[in-house]
Amino acid sequence: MATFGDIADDLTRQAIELPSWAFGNSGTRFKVFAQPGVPRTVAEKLADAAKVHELTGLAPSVALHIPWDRVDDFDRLRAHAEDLGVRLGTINTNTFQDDDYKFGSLTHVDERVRAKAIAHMHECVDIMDVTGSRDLKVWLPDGTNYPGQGDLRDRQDRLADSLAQVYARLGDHQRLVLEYKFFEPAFYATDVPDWGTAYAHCVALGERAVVCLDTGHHAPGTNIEFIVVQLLRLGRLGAFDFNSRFYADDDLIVGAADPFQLFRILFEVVRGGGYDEGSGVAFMLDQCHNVEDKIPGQVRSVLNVQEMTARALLVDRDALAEAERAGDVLGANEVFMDAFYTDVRADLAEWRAGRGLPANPMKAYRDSGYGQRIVADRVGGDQAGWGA
Ligand code: PSV
Ligand code: MN
Ligand code: MN
Repeated sequence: MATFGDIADDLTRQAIELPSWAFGNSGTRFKVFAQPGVPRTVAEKLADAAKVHELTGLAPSVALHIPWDRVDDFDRLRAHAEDLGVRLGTINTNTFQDDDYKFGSLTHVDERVRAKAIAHMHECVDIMDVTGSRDLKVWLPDGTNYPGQGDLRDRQDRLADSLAQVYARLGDHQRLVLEYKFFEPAFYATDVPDWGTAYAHCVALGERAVVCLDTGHHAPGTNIEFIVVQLLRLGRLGAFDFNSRFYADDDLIVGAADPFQLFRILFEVVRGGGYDEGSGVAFMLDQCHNVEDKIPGQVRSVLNVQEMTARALLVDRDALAEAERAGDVLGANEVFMDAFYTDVRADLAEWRAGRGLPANPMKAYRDSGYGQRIVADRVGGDQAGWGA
């Protein structure tokens, strides 16, 4: 097996984008538990994200969600992010909170509504031009609840046409990242339910359309690492939305529910070149912290990804390939599991200390007093306006 020393340099290029919405109040359809100290402004969300980066060195960018994070002056927001030591990342579209989208957005049968959804996405590209963002992330709530409610094929045709209009607006350096999800909010038929559908639309659009794999968006038991392999093979794995799920789209801390699955996914990312320099696979979190503290929740999350990445990098690929070729089933499995069972936490602590980072970022956060400070300072939180 490789030693930690062999992989130490590879760990330095890890970058995991944080979602702005992880710092705001969140909950389920039953209840949102407001937490004291949550950001009142987009600027404060960036400050919290920057704290995570300061403690871990792993989170240099922040994804925004429009309109939640709309501000008057995105240029100023971009400068503010840079002052904090982070940058603005993926722009997420939102076509799921407007009454007009009750029966769909990019798939809507009413041309007025469909044009409105397309215009929203064009506005998001305008924002990207100012923020310097590369990726436009499109996740759609579109779908139907009852058989017969919609013509599934017509909906696909309208979707293809709408996406083409959005794609046409992108600059040469920008990408459309299409996210799939097998159900919810639609319960019968979702219009982008699986990687195959996302892939088919991306191929029709062009090279700069890629798929986002949200780890929580699959049926229980789905072999997600196979999807990783296939999309990498096809050159269309654009991004991960990492989170954990026990049941559905739980959006819990990545690596919390099934660390072994995270390891298997990251191993295929590494083996398939998705972790190589300039691979084009974006690592992002898509999580909510409903009952736990949000900033340390994000710290824990990026550390979990780092830990499993280290273990995935430790797999002895030569020994594995040899055992695979020789039909040595148990030998191959042993090579794989050896890496998974390697506890890298002490090595990672040392690695951090050697790079001027806190050896234990969770403890460093507790000791920093930042949590107490924001509770004292931020009264009346969770308005997503500009307040720097
Ligand atoms: C809805 O399922 C969702 O969680 C998608 O995963 C998006 O990425 C996210 O919301 C933000 O729009
Ligand atoms: Mn997602
Ligand atoms: Mn989701």
